[in-house]
Amino acid sequence: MNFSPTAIVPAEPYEFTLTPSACALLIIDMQRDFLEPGGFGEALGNDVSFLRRTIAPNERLLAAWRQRGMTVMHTREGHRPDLSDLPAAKLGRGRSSLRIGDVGPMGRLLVRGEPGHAIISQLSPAFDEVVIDKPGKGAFWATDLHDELQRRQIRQLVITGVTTEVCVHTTLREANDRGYECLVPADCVGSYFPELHLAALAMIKAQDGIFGWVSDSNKILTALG
Ligand code: TIU
Repeated sequence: MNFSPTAIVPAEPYEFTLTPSACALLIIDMQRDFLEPGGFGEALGNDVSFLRRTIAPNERLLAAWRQRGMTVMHTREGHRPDLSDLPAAKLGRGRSSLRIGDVGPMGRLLVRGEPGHAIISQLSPAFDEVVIDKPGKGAFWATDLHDELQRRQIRQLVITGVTTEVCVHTTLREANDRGYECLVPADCVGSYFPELHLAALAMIKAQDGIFGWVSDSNKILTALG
């Protein structure tokens, strides 16, 4: 690995100084259950097509991280087949007839090992990339993500994935409190609700970067050279 020392990324509210050796790409929940018809996202009443514009820019960012030997981690939201890690409050939420653990067109909704739980083929994890299975919205809660990042001396995160205001934002807030600098490329995160996506991005960069920085994938790729 031959890292350049830093890359200056144009961002809001001001430029982000990216240190490649200390900056992981953290891709949140790019699973079939959220991005394809017949999964958990659709069972919640959502139009999954809204999320699919994030796939191509995530592919480009992932390729760049891999090419440079930089750290990549993926997360998946889901539960054990016996649902022992599924709180009743999460199971009972909403009024859909289909619930977590029920059988849909891609297997049991949001259950580990089922076809719908898999990360979409375009972003399949490589054998040496950490995959964090998380039962909640935040990727730090009830997982070893922090340990895995600390072991690699990571202190910056480029956070991408779905959905902007739910799992991406929860993870961003958890990361911020644990001392990570967080950069979110707006084109690599998506929501079923465009107005919530925009509000979530605004919240990150408000108050001179209360949770971190917002940029886009092209600016990051250009800065990395
Ligand atoms: N419903 C929704 O917007 N999101 C989730 O349930 N999980 C994630 O964001 N991954």
